[in-house]
Amino acid sequence: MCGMNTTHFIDSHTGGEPTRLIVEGGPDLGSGPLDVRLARLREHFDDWRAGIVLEPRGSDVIVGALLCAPHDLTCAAGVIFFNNVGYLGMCGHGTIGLIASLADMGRLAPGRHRIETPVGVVEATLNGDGSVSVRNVPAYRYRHAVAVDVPGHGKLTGDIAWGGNWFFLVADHGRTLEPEHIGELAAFTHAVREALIAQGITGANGALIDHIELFAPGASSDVDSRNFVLCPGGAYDRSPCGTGTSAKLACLAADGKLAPGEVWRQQSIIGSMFEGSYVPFDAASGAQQVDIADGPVIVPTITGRAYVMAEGRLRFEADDPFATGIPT
Ligand code: PYC
Repeated sequence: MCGMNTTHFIDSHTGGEPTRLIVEGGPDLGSGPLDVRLARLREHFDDWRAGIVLEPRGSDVIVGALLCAPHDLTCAAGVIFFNNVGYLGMCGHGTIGLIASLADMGRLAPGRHRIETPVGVVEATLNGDGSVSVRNVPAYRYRHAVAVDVPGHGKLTGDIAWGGNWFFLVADHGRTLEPEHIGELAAFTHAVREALIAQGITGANGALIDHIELFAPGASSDVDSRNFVLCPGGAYDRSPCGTGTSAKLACLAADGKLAPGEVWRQQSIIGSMFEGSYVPFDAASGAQQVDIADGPVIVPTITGRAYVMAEGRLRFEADDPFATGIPT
């Protein structure tokens, strides 16, 4: 373990979903691109991750964000996201929380900032009203109307899409997306994820689909859709999920249901909101070409608001039996 008594954190929430930004006291991951440093974190310092986000210092709902010096010097910062079971490629709500926290510390001014993540550079704009717009990595639908047999629930179909993480997006689930059903929705989406794994249904190159996303129509004219998102560690996303909304935009674009520049208002299961829109992916922009998509590749922008909640130092006494968290 490293940085035992000097782990400076800032907690924020974005639409109810918490982000714990580690500003100082993280492990020394050396230099190099963020995917290389993430591999070092995973291999050598996974106990550190667990101590930061697991109980008793954290909880299954917290997403950790390790602030890193960027490798790409056009970026204002680098960040590696993690949770109670591992690591996230990108995190939309977490990037909004990161920008709000850096602004709160006086480290970022309103305007546009490039942020390096393990899955590519994103661009975050701190707007004058305190909201943050994240221009995400390119998103795309990978497979349309994939059938899966969910034991105890029967057959359903969903789309597989990439929005910075892998998602299985389901509309024909026959469930009511209301907060009083959260327990049942969590159990159902968990069963869907297990069925995908058992039936060998994956993202590109065999990637694990670790997020399951259910949709319902919006209940009012200023909401396009409500969602329920199961996160990798079993918690549900309190926010509408930035990468999940990006995956949704890719599916809407593929179905011809949302035009470039049109705004999509995505509500979470607890009622918080993100606005999303996209531009077509421009291969000339220098980003990696995606030739496995079932539909257009898009560049989504997600806008939401984060609030800083707490700042302090996590302490790990030498004889604390739960310094690396309570195993889940
Ligand atoms: O906002 O992208 C997101 C996210 C992923 C997991 C939890 N939130």
